[in-house]
Amino acid sequence: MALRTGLVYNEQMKNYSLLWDFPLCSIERPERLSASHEKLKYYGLLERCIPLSVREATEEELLLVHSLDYIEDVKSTVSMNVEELKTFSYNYNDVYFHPNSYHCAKVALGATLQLVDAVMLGKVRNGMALVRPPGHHSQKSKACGFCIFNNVAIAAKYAKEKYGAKRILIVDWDVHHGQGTQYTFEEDPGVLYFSWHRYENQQFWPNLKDSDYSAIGKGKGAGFNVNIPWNKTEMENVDYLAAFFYVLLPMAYEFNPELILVSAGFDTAIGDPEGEMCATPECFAHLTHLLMPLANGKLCVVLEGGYNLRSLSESVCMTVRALLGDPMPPLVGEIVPCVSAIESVQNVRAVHQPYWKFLKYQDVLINETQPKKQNFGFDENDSESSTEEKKVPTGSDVNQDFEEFMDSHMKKVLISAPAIRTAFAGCVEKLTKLDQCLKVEERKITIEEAGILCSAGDYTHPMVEHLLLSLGKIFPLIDKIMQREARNGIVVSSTQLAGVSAARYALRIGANRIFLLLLGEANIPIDIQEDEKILVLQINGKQDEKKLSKYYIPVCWEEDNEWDGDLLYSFCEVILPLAYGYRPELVILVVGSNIGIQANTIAHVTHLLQVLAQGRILVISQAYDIVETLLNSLIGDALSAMSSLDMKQENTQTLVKLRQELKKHWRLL
Ligand code: X5A
Ligand code: ZN
Repeated sequence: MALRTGLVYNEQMKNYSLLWDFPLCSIERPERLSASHEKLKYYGLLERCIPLSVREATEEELLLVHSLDYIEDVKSTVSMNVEELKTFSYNYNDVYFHPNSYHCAKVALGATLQLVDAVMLGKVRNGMALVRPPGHHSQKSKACGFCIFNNVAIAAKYAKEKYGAKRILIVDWDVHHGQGTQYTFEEDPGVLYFSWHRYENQQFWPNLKDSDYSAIGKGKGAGFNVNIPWNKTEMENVDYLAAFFYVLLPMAYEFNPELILVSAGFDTAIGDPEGEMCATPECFAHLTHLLMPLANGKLCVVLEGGYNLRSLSESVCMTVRALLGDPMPPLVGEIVPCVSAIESVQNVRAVHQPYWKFLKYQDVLINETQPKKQNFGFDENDSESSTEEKKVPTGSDVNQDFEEFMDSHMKKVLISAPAIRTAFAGCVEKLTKLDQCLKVEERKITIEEAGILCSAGDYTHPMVEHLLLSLGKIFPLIDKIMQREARNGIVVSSTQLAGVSAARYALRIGANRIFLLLLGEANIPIDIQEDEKILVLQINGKQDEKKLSKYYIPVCWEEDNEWDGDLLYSFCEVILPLAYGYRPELVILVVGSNIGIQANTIAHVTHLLQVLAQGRILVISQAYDIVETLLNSLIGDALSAMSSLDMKQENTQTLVKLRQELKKHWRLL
């Protein structure tokens, strides 16, 4: 199915607001929706989405999570006067009611369920519901924190009942803990609830012990509730990414959800008066993109909080861009997570170790008193690495400064997506999807032009012929990608040596940092191993052990194994963090033949790699038979679930050792 994104929105949900003076609730206002909607229009994103209609949820649907008594109580508010509404509201914690609240809350839930229907029935691949009131604080018989009915929790129950979904992942990236959702699924191993939230050692609202990392779920549900408490404010993009790399992504792959629901609060973004965090809007594009290969692409993003209208609306747009398959904006800002974030992430890994295979062979300890200073990413002292951002003062008053910051920041990160996405050259004509791609003419490369061969070792004559033929396809593809006439490209090459030559060529035409990921055997010339402009990571068998240096990282695994799980987990925990820190301008993925990795796994890796270098990636495959699968990933098709994700103890040990080694050269978690 083509990438189609649904958008659910309806003006009706603006028809309630705070009717009396109640400062704790004044930030939850109708403009949150209009600002987001307007901005989607402004960026031309709205017209690219499939509009989905809303409906009122039924009582039966409300009963999936809420009690009849509570529903009746809420219903009774429709005829209340302001005094009565006030009295009623104060029964609960930080929530207000309006005569239209009941109707709007039913429409917000109905909108969410419409999105779930469209996604589950395959009318759209993914989508977003712009709704209010939000839902994740609301509980069986309680309104709470601006929330009346728990939209996402009910949606999960609904998907289980109506579509028989057995495993649902809920990602709650709102800055508050969705305790309502946690309580709903605490004992349910079929719903994996992941939430990060401002916590400040329980000093932050709703001040619950239940929000700490120690709440891992109960009974059969033990291990399926994941809380990452943020114990300080001003968390940045990289802190959120660390939580994804070291906890959520490997866990989500292991869980293998059939549907993902996002409790998408954007009070985690910069400038928000509630969150006081520093993540910039494009971070949400990255988070969204990283979730898209799971659950066959079935991803429903449902608005929760977000109270700085500028930050909220830009973040909503970034999320929708990612859902639509647009290239990732570059992630600017600090690349080293803060100590407090690392501590939280470590603690979550430690308490979850008994429940998850990917943590089984790792050494994870609770670390509260003296967190080791560990970092990942580029060395701070290294040139080029720090395009550091001036932190913006957060707080409730959105001043001129903030708007100025956002203007210049958005100018920097907004990139234009090339209309033509995937380029190819050479004979792969059999493939059905090529009509969506850009065909690039091959050209003839002479040994002289290739010049690059000299240092590449001594090849026999026939090899050189093959290499030149491959380069005749590869060079024009790199031209197209670097000139932004194509976003990415794919080519079959009979020799893996083409990867090194491709990187040299890209440098020659002006690319600055190239990330070369090699799956398979190949000798890497010594000058490439030392070239800081090319970061090489090579995965190959043990018998061909190689020596690690700063810019050449060989990973040697046991020969007679399937490497799918190992690759995926190392990808989350080592390769992506390293690559994010390096900030490549181009990614080259070389896939050798006869490696112990399935085509589908490589398709997942290909998708994940597209968070880097604004999606500029060239895939060079030695085998024909996997090209179709990889092409699907490049053009943005949904991926199917990975079948085997076993982690081998000895390969994990290799990974842990590798991380240790890398610390000498890189600041790596
Ligand atoms: C959905 C959401 C926040 C409530 C804060 C109350 N609620 N102090 O962001
Ligand atoms: Zn919130």
